[in-house]
Amino acid sequence: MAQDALAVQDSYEVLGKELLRRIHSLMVGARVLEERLIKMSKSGDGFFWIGGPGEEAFNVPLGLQVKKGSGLEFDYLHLHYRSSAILLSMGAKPIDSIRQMRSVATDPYSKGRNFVNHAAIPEWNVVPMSPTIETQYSTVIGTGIAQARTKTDAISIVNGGDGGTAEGDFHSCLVWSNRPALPLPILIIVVNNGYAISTAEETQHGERQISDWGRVFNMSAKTINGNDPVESYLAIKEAMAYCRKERKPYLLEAKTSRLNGHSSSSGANRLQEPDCISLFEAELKKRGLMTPDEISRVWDEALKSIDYDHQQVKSEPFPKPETIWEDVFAEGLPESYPTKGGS
Ligand SMILES: Cc1ncc(C[n+]2csc(CCOP(=O)(O)OP(=O)(O)O)c2C)c(N)n1
Repeated sequence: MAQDALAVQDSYEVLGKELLRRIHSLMVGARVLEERLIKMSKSGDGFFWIGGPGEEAFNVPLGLQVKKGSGLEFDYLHLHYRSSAILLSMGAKPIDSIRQMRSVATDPYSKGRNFVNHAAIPEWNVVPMSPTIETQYSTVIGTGIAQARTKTDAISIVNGGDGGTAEGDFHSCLVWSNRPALPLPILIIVVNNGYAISTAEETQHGERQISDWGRVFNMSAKTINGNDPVESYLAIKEAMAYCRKERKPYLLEAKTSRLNGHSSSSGANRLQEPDCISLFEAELKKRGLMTPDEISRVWDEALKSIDYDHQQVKSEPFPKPETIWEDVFAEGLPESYPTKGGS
């Protein structure tokens, strides 16, 4: 027990005060953003919400450690819809998520076309996010192969939920990344928040933990407490260093809370699960790394900033109907398709 306490203390010292405070501020920023998006969905200022409250303690440390840029020399990200904290930690602006929530034309990810929290950022190798779950574990094989064939320390990173691991795409990713002929430098992340919509983890998984899939392939794998940002930071650091150097895959399972249920379809109300931010704040205060006043100021500033962004987005235009055919591969409807007065 005393040994454990010492190990935790050491971890805080390894990260240092400045980084810990930065992580806290980003976690708060991500939470305030998601809570605003939920509010928008409930007040008719958007149509549907899905996002990541409860996953900030894992996602912020991940975003901070990405090798960010465009092309094979930089990390590729194949993410899913609970990843806002990753993107904010990479430098994405909260206002752009609000734009996508309100489906305005200024949404830089999809010009107001896609669901909220479905980003696409070519200049940072953030591959367009898909609402069909788990397909990202198939697309990551492609960039993984390209990076395995390139002399670089860059890697491909994929994340998704526990439920999705029942899909074939997840298993294709394990098979392809572990081929002896060409192992792939992929950080395979599963954020296990305990549920797939309403299906509880324990009713679905025959394996003891999802990281046990690593044993089948003799691959490096670990399960961590994704509600702890310090443990997450160090585990991600270790996993990334392994993929970068060995050019092999690593399976990382992070157990987190899911604080507002699945999406607006299930109400998005706050649930009684451990809150990673409250837990972190208690630890920061106990260690004298932040005072209660400093913590309040971080929340106040984040709220003020999100209010300002939200007001700004309310003044922005919706896409014009005639732009519907922009950015699609097909050039309009075929002539045979009845467009006017047809049935
Ligand atoms: C291919 C496909 N099947 C089903 C769905 C419906 N669906 C959306 S989210 C979801 C649950 C995903 O659960 P999990 O993988 O645990 O991720 P979480 O949402 O908990 O992060 C399902 C079944 C879908 N979007 N795509």
